[in-house]
Amino acid sequence: MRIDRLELRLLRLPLVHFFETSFGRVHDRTFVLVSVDGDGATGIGECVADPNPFYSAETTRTAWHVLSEFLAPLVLGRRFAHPREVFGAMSLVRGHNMAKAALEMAAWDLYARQQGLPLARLLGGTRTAIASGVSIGIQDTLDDLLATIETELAAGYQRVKIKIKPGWDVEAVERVRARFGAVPLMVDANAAYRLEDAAHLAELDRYGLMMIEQPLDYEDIFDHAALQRLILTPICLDESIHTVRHARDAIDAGACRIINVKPGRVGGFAESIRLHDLCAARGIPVWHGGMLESGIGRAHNLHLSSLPNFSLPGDVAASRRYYQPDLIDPPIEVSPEGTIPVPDGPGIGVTVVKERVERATLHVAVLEKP
Ligand code: OSB
Ligand code: MG
Repeated sequence: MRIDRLELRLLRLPLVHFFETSFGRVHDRTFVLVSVDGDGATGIGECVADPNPFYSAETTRTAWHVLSEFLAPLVLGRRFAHPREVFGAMSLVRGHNMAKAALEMAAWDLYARQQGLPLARLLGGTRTAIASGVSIGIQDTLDDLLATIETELAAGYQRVKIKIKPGWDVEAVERVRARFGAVPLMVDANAAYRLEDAAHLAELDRYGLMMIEQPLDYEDIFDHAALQRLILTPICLDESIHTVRHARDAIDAGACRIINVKPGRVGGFAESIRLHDLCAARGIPVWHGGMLESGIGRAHNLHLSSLPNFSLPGDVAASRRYYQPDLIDPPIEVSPEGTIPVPDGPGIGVTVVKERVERATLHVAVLEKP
């Protein structure tokens, strides 16, 4: 596989419903799409960096900068025997995993299309459908939260995750349990607490949550290990895990019992597979996270979620929760049983609607080997 040409595209898409986390509320998503051409085929990847550096230090603009100035020259005109070689080819650049992942995942799509195989087959996927959960943001009122959960459970989703922050936590969980009983439930704090809040977080122990995701600071493995000794609810790390080595250290330290995999956070599919395999060997279940992706990134996530140790429902949900219309047609839909089939066409296996991509485009750049 040779990468002859790269196209970067900046898009803005309005969200169907605002999404609020402990970082704040967003009404739309502005993101970069990366296309790679080689030997007459094209692959595509979606960069999950946001305009602001709140979830991670990367932004849409740093991703654009690093992709065009540094990553493109490292891959353009190069021949790769397999897309698993692409991450290593970018190792001169430190960090910027979201920028790297968008390019690397486009290369996997390109290679899969050239081979005429669905991505899941190349990645080592073993299931034909994945278990889908929903991530529900902070709402204006607890009544709004309960109404949203009711709608999503009726749609079939297999588990509910609610975002929490100080002032929107124990009472929210109490109300959800009172109304919906033993539904599989978890919470995500997006690093909104400190170790000093351990006694408060321990109040969540009585609700039988599947896990609490990223309660403490994004760099802090040690405090998570200390917190895990003080609470019964299993800790799942998200923001803290940028490399397979972080994951190994976190597991060794007892900082988490579950890990959320987002390929954008670790630099793409090859690193995600290594992370998945490490967790499988250590008896740590993983699940696939989400970054409000369009149908393009969502399709990539579906393929990765088909690997065997993705044993818990992921944040990979139907298109209609995010974008209407989505950039792909048909959109991704969830079955009444809360599953989503893994596409079986070549590459990501979904049809990108070019006119919709054009309409959402703010800016385009084409990069070729000089
Ligand atoms: O922490 O998992 C997170 C969205 C944006 C940034 C961070 C997170 C999320 C979500 C939404 O929880 C998952 C989704 O539905 O795509
Ligand atoms: Mg999270």
